[in-house]
Amino acid sequence: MSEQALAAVKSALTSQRIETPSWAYANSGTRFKVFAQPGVPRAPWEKLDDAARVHAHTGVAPVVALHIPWDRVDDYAALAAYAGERGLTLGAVNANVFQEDDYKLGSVTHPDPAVRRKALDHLMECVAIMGATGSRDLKLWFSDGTNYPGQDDIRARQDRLEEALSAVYERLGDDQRLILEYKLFEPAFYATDVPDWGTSYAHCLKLGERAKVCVDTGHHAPGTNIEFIVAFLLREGKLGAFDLNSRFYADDDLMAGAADPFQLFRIMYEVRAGGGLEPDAGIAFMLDQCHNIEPKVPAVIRSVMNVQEATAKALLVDREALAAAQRAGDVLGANGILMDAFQTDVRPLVADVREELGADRDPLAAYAASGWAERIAAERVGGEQAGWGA
Ligand code: AOS
Ligand code: ZN
Ligand code: ZN
Repeated sequence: MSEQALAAVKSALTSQRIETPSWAYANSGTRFKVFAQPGVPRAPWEKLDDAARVHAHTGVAPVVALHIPWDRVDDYAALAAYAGERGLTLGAVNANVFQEDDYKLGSVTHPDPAVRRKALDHLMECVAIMGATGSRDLKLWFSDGTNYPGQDDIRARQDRLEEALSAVYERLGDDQRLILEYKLFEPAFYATDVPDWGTSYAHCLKLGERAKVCVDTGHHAPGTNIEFIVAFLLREGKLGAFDLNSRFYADDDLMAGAADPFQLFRIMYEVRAGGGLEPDAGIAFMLDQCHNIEPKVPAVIRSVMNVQEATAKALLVDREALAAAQRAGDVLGANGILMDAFQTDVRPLVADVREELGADRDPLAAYAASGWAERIAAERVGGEQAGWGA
């Protein structure tokens, strides 16, 4: 690889921003058990303290996604200032219309207009919070759906969804975006109201330019070609964000790049090919994970590293050679070019990038040596539950 090409790879890696989720730092679990861990944050401020450690060691994770109400505070501008003092900014505001009794039959698609109103009020509250936090993105994931055929009218629910989304979209500022996430199933098991990228895409298309799709990598049927979805959405200008995580079976929310690093590479290659790594592309690379049994801060660090390594490999693909092989119909040659990049050990390259950013060549070793884990275990008693798996 030429010096110039290597410099371009490094520059792309340097400018990538990975957004970590506030809830990854808090206690979490499955519906069977939440395992409390020592040193877990007691309030949003302490989640930011942990996120700042991740950023200090990796150099590429300066943004933290919030979740309302899990991160409810009296003064959001103060929270943003607190983040700023730690070299962080506040990222997507994740709304929550799935954890109250009223939402048993849905939130914005509920058959009762009073419940729909309540859900919409919460979404509007999130938009107001974005104003104070300086967040660009409102991220919407709806647990809405039905468990049994005939339970509710599928088309009417789409009408209600459209009505709520357009009301929220109208409320957004010119620099703000609505990011609509989809998920195949769970908690609804028969028909989810936003089950796939096509549904999200169709709603976003109607809403307008600042409505985009969020691809959560854990939200597909097994075997789904996620990189195709990514390529398609990017081509249409409708890919807004990722919720990165790993899955073996369903929405497992394991560390990004842990279960299938090859899939993450293929996704990142399509992001690169579609211009999604350009600084003005506006793609948010968020993690959406819970660390139920592993220590949380190093798990987030590991995930950031995994995303970075997949990105580095995607950047190493020799695009010119690949295009030539594709034009020539050289099936094995083309595949070989992609695999060469995937099989490259990029760890030294990524370590160089970190060093240039003033972070650590080996973030996990640096974190272990920092004493942070011991300090928070001693200082924080009674850590918060993220809200999952109660
Ligand atoms: C739920 O399955 C979705 O992945 C959500 O994106 C997310 O985990 C939740 O909204 C946390 O805020
Ligand atoms: Zn998600
Ligand atoms: Zn999920």
